[in-house]
Amino acid sequence: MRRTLASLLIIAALVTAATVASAAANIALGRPATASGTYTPSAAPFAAVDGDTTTAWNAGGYATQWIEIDLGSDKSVDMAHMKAAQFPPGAVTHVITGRTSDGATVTLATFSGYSEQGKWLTAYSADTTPVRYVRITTLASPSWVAWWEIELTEGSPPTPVATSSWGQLKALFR
Ligand SMILES: [Ca+2]
Repeated sequence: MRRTLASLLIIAALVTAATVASAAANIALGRPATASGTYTPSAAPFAAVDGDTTTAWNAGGYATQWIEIDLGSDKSVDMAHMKAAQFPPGAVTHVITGRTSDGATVTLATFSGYSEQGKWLTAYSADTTPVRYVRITTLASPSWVAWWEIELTEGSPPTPVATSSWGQLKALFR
């Protein structure tokens, strides 16, 4: 019995490892972040890139607000996956821009649509120019601007679909 349990545990560990390996690396994880404002020290920008979906950066104010992540070097960002900390629900507009080490700015994606507390928003980059800094600017929201977590991946983007995985929120590419 003990041997069987041990075997099962090994199999479980292998399955977990395979699952992790198949997911694209989150290049925002633990990177330095700055923002337009911070509500409390525990809700500072780091909390949006700490890998914990129960901690959030909160700007402590309404739009326009932004948070910016330093990737350390120019990287081709293909997708942003972001968990909204938002109450009340309602219409939002978020713009994701990138800035290269040389200072050039590119628009990666723009959102305009409905969002609510805890919703994961996914956007695919319209421009994969390698950038060092990624800034998410919220232009409109019924809530103070905040994110539970922001994840970024690099590489070739998967094929976007008309109705994306983030449900009711509509992506406006470019
Ligand atoms: Ca977090």
